[in-house]
Amino acid sequence: MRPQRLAVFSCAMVFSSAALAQATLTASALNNGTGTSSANGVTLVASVGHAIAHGTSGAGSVTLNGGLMPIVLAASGSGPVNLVSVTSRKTHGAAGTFNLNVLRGVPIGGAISVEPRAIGAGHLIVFTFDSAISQPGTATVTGPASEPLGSASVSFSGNEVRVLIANLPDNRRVNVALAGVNGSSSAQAAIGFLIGDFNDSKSVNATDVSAVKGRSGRFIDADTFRYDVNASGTISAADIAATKVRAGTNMP
Ligand SMILES: [Ca+2]
Ligand SMILES: [Ca+2]
Repeated sequence: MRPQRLAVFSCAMVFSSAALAQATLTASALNNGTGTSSANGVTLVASVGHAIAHGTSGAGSVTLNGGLMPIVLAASGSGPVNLVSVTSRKTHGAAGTFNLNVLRGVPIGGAISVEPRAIGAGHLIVFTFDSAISQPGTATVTGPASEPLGSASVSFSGNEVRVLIANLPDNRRVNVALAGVNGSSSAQAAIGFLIGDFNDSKSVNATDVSAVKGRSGRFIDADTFRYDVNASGTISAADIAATKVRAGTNMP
């Protein structure tokens, strides 16, 4: 069976009860935003914040009869989604937001990607799927022995499920797992967190110190963002110091 896609139509529509006792919303009009119509095998469902006389959904249209009402329309069905990419995302002050790619399919004890930037307010791990997310599901964050690590909070936007991991000590291998995405899909990625390990070697040494020193003062871009350890928007003495102090650290 063709998976149904869920589309959320967030319509803050207000009708005057005196002026408009009935409103008819067609699927084609709704599709000017996003989503699919009943013609594509999806039934439109209406839920309302205020009582209405009745609502009906039919072939290609939803008709709502009532008075003053904010309306949220959604297509039923929340089919499975497929993972496209995983990144670790941080905002570097005025320099903007930069995503570190996280290799997929690597076991937690293997050659995982390493996030060399400091945790700040939390590590934001972004799972991007091939279609819109309606339910982010739940996230678990565990270590190599499946022990719970840190605290995870989940949000979603567009095709992304975002997991913010707080209270996580540095120098850890972590498995981030999602379950119940759009009701039934799951996803997983392993990542390491080690401040100053710019080359995924799982250790901080002279090579890393030299690398950040060599980029001091450079603009933050796709090639240099990882050296802005504190995500301040510049590569400076603070980033070099944060790396130096970890020289000799090896990821377990
Ligand atoms: Ca290294
Ligand atoms: Ca910096």
